[in-house]
Amino acid sequence: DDDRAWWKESVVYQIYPRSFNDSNGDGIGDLQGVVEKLDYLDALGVDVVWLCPVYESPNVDNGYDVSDYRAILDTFGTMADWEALLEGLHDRGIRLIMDLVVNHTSDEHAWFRRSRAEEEGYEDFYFWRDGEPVSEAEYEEGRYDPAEYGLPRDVRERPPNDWESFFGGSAWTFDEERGQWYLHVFDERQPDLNWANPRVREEVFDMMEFWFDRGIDGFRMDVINLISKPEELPDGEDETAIVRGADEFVNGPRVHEYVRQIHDEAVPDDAMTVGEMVEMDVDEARQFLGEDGDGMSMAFNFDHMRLDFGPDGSRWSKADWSVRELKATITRWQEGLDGEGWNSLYLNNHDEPRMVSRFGSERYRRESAMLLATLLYTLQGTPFIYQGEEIGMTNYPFTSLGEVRDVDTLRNVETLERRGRFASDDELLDLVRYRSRDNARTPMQWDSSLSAGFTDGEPWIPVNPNHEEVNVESERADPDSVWHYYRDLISLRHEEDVLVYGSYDLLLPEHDRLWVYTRTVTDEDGTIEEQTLTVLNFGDTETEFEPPASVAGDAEEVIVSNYDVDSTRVERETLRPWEARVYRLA
Ligand code: TEU
Ligand code: CA
Repeated sequence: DDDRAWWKESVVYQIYPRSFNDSNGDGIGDLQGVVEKLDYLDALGVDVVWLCPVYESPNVDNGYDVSDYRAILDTFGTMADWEALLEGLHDRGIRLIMDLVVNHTSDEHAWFRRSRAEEEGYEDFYFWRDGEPVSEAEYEEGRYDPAEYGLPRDVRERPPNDWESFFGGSAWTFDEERGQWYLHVFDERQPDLNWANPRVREEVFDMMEFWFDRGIDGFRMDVINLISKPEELPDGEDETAIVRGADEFVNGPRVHEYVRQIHDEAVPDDAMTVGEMVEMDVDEARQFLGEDGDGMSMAFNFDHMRLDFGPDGSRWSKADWSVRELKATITRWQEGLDGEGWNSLYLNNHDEPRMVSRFGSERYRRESAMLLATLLYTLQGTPFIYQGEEIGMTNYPFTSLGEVRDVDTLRNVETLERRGRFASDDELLDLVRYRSRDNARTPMQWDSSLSAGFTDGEPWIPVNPNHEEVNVESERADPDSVWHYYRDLISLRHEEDVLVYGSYDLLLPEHDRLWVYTRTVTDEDGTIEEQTLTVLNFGDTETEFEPPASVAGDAEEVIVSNYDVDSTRVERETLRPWEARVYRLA
């Protein structure tokens, strides 16, 4: 891969500031709290920080509902605090990417207030439409329930189309002031911007320039492949879409035009951009990526985040995933973007449950955390660490909905209960424990003290009780810990070109427990210059490893392992539960 780039050789650390570190005792993480942990990030060895939103916001969706893109939310601190953070990171050679949330704004943004009031020039900054009349028959037959749209009983009107919100219920809300419905594919307090309006695009480009002028190194782009909606806003056709209408508003008609324009007009050449692209396959991804695409550096895809959805395709049901499916899904992306475009590598973030609980084992917490890390650091792409992943944090044992803060969980549960989806409260809680985004949003666990060293006050969300064993302080003190394993993998990526640029080849594709692959650098006539072999045993039991002839024999060395390994021979043997090994073959 001749076109090298700093962001291909980097490891990114994602900070959800609300839950990272509280410096002033109000129970909410803040910017000064992140500044206090700069040496921690430096010791871990990460190269980039992705900071989740810290802009002015009413916090309906913890900052993904922006009311002023150029101001810092006071509970996070001041612009001076933000500048201190940027300077502190850059002083340590760590870059900063911010979160670009421009598919929608908060309903408290000045643009939405002006648009609702139909002020000159703002009338179509968002999607405003008249509703559809409800026929007497539909009403009499009970096929129309105003409560579904939060409407008073006597309103005989339905939304302009049948699209649904990711957070449950209709994607439309009737607004009394303007007397029309407006579109929101997330919460009703997150109205979607109308990107077909060139003034919307201008405002966004100006705002991006404001942040690049302040010295940031790039953006993570929130649901960027939702920003183009077909003009006529037709009903959804696909019954299996993740939400009704997604077949219309995912990768809409002008999405590539808009993403290309964002990069041409508002992104400097050496900046990093990572687009969060829901429901997109690798062929579509390639169109967004690289200079012969729309200019984006890399994408977050979700194919491997859907494997445990239930048979109805809904996120609010669950099914077992298989190692073979996980291998096949990630292999599709490794082979699909090999050199053409670049992968992001992640198994959890602020929207997904903790990876150890979902893809690993709470019984073999440390071994499985290390195995999953070995996977992420020996695939091709840029690894993203979500805060707490580096110490093997796990899901939170919710005992009631009262402990849940997340609008996505609370709204979806409300809608599902109204539709009679759950047979019992236990079934509901079981699903919340498994799926809720709040699993990832409990406070970072710094030490074994009362609130895990996150705050001296009352934390905004409960701290995981296992912080007494699982915390940064005890992990850093133990050389055999998950933390040190992550630190070693990060420095390995900085030393080994083959782990960054080598091509990926899957071995034993049909094996239902082992994931075995090589990374290879060859010279122009195809001679192998460098090669590594990764062997991963998923599961709580031992597995026989029968190495293919192509890799069997004497390796040069074992460069990574999460158990003691006393031989450098790649040969038939029994692998222990969650055993991970990386050999240098050449
Ligand atoms: O997430 C969009 C998104 O796809 C997720 O909300 C996903 O649909 C859901 O979590 C189930 O997988 C981005 C942000 O990461 C998320 O935190 C915001 O809530 C959302 O957009 C709206 O801005
Ligand atoms: Ca605080």
